[in-house]
Amino acid sequence: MDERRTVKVSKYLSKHLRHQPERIGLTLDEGGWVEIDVLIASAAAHGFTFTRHELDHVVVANDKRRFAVEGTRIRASQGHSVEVDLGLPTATPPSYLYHGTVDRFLDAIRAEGLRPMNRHDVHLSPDRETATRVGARRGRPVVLSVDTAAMHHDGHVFQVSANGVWLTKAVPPQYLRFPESH
Ligand code: HQG
Repeated sequence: MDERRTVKVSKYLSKHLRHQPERIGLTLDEGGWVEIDVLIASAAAHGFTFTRHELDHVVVANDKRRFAVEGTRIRASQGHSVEVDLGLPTATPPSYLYHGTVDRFLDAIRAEGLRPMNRHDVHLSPDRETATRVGARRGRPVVLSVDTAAMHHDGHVFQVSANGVWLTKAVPPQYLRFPESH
């Protein structure tokens, strides 16, 4: 399976397992799971055909392990805009986590902190390299450090997804550290 096809199927799965299942007549259960057979049939009925073999390849080959398969079902590991309860355990974060963004959002972020925007949670990365890649999706990346030890101490709740993304509802500005040049 070539890289372009892998990306295409992966994007299709992200769209329908995170954001618009109803677009192809899918219903996710409350944990965000759907039967793989049903997903493949619904996609085909709406004009996008892929095989079980291709799906398995995308799940395994995906650099970010965006999807999880359990038995006959699949779900997105994080990143939803539709209401789902991933049932993730709360976890104690490391002392610092990182958030990659871009210059044009910094004024708003300084004023109101990090907000989940279209997703359910703010996504934080375990290292600067990952945060740099996340920020670079939108332009020249700016990496913010988050004093997660202080947040945890102050009662903010963290969860960690199956693919190592840290999730929290919001990051108030006092916990953010901006690079000196910004
Ligand atoms: C910014 C991808 C203005 C925030 C990535 C970000 C990640 C604010 C954007 C995952 C703000 C939201 C998540 C505020 C936050 N005012 N802008 N108060 N608070 N922002 O895509 O963190 O490919 O929802 O900095 O790799 O960029 O989907 O979040 O720029 O892991 O698997 O608002 O999505 O993974 O953007 O990315 P997003 P994100 P997937």
